[in-house]
Amino acid sequence: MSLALGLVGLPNAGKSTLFNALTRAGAAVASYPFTTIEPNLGQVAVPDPRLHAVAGVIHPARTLPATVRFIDIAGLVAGASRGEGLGNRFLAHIREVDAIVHVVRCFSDAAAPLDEAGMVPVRDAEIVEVELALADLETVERARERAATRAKAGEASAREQGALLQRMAAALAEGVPARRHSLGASGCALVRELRLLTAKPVIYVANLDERLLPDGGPPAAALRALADRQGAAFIGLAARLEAELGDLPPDEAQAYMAATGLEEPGANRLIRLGFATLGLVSFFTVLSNEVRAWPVPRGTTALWAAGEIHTDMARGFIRAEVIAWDALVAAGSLHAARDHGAVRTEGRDYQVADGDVITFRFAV
Ligand SMILES: Nc1nc2c(ncn2[C@@H]2O[C@H](COP(=O)(O)OP(=O)(O)O)[C@@H](O)[C@H]2O)c(=O)[nH]1
Ligand SMILES: [Mg+2]
Repeated sequence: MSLALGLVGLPNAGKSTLFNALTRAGAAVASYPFTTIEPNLGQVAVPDPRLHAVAGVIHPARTLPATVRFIDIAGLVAGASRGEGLGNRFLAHIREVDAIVHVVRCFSDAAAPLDEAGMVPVRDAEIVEVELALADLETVERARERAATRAKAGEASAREQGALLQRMAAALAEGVPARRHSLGASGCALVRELRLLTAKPVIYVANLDERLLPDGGPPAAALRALADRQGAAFIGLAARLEAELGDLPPDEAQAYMAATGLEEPGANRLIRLGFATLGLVSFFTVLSNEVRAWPVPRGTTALWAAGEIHTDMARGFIRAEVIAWDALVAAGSLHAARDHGAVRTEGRDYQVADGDVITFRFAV
């Protein structure tokens, strides 16, 4: 399972710069066998110190981190939903992603001049949100027409659906994103079916002036307040600096970060935040030659987790042998942990906890 996050934002917000920083940071974590890099699609490793701590006692030949994909989605400008710029083509890309990373410009730079309004991150963010809401409004209106036709043909449920769609349209027209509509269970199902853009979780990224690190000053504070009002995630980073860090040898990058008050690359923080926003946790598998992190939705059962690895493991599931990653590290090896009775036996309905190290027993 590898979920996708889409970078959206106005032109010159720094999306492509951030994309480069992310794909380089991810590549630096470990060599991953399928680091697909298309121009705008990057698969990146989720930085996870727990995985490396486990590898530190197991000494495997390979350590495979969990991954997420980032897509650099260009073409969103004011009026895009009416066909300005690249028009609606970007919408198809946004529909494909599981969460949106909304990059907002909080830097001034001679190479990319600001418009006459200056640096106004909250306005910029609202321009993008209005376009997404208008695109959704169009989707909802089309669904409403279809429902009306079916209602006329005598389909009772179509009338109910039409009423729901009408409420959704009214809320979208007021700029309320679909993820904040209160429509009950059938409304939620409908939102999912229509794959509305504004139903997707959002992470706001304030792309900061490197001179204003680490917190970014008033523009970033205004954007953070916007994110807080929406209950959305927020992170501040300087994309250009991050991209440059990726070019430096590790010790120089470390010194550079220390000088700017950064504890770790913002790209790493963003990758982890993306992972959490997607509702994912990791469990680990340990073989003599490979330690691997597996991303699964929070609340996943042991049976389902086994199926993530191989359908045969789910089909022939017998039991899961489970130990928390830090208990394994403390024991020094899986063998020692078993001897101390620190490895538990769990059944198919066990809910996988973040950081579990699991050995599945199955019949073939
Ligand atoms: N000063 C500064 N400039 C940046 C930063 N991020 C991007 N830029 C510059 O802004 C311009 C637009 O960046 P780009 O990534 O192409 O934006 P996109 O249109 O959103 O993909 C480029 O000249 C970048 O070098 C940043 O964090 N600080
Ligand atoms: Mg770009």
